[in-house]
Amino acid sequence: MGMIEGHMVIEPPKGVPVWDIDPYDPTILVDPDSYYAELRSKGPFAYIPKYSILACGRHEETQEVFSDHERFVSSRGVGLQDFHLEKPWRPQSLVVEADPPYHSKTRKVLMRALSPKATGALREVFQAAADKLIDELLERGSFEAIVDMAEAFPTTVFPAAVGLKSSNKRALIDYGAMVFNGLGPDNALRRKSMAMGPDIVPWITEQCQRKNTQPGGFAATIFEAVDAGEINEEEGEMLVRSLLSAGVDTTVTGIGNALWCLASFPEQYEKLKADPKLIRPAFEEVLRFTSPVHSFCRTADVDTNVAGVDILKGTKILCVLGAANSDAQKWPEPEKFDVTRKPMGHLAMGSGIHTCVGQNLARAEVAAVLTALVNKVDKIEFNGQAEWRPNNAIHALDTLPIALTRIGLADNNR
Ligand code: OVM
Repeated sequence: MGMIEGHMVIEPPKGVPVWDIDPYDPTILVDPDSYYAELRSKGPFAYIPKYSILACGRHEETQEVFSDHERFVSSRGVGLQDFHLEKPWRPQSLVVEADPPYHSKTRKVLMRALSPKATGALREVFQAAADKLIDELLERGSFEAIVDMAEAFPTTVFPAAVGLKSSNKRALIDYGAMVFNGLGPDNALRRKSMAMGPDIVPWITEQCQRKNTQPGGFAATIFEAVDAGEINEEEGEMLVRSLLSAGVDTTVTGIGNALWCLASFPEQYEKLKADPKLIRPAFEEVLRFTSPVHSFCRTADVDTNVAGVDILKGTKILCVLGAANSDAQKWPEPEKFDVTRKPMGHLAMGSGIHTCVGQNLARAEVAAVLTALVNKVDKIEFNGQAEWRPNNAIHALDTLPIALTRIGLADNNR
């Protein structure tokens, strides 16, 4: 059996077009729309010879593959590597890189830690932090919003919510970049991220231990499950690692992308200001429109068939969530950012048993920031060129120069 990027080489299945493209080319990663459109135009699947994978980007098939955990497993890795064939760069996640029945046990513990009740209890804390941050940024007027807002907010509230005794903003962000670049091929992005490992991984591993966490946070709930005999201590530490892996870069990207949308479409920001009830649907539209996690893989664990295409056991499938989220078959005028759309069924947080377990927390964080904005900020404007940052799995901004204008005292009490 031939191998490429840590998985089995396959032949293009009958009827599937061969497409000579590198979906991990940085020029595509920073500006993916025409790649998304071309992928959808190829049919339900395209065969990409450079990596010997199938890619899908139509909403229907992407949803089918992504949510069928029996045929398309996660335990073999959600990046290009097949963990049946190659050892992953770090111990396998007990939740995102696991299948039922084991997955049900770990997922249950994280669901409890991150329940609507647990995250709802943080509302006031989040709002106070967001109000303070936006006040400071209004004081400055203009700033670089990725560092000073998108990164600043989660790295302030998240380590405290987890219950970490000490925090290192840079290490948390860089670890996220490693985890997500790690899902791609052995390209320059992945190598550069992996080179940070020796500086970061030992610190992350250390913070996951019970002794480095304090009562009242998500980690404490996880270690209560250890004390109740549901999972063992090492599993508890690994679930804390899952929080640190998936909880920072994703929410940083959510906030950065939200601000970019509102600066790009000022008439949509006007609608938000006029009706703050739109804050939550507006964030769903940000997720649909910018797909912070642009792609994730599955591995076929049986010989099967999707949309008439025969798929061989061991095939890696690149599920291009960003393409599914801009499929005109699913979304009328997908290229329009519309805060009133309420885009039910977007795949930005996945679908099926692996659907983002931190979604309540993510939504609560972003809602706090958007609430502070609509209460205090009249205008959100670009103050220079926004640039996207290539990452093998995340679609995020690298720089976002922003200028904010305060709501005038006269209309403060509207
Ligand atoms: C984890 C994890 C969870 C979600 C996403 C992710 C690949 C990692 O459990 O470590 O990124």
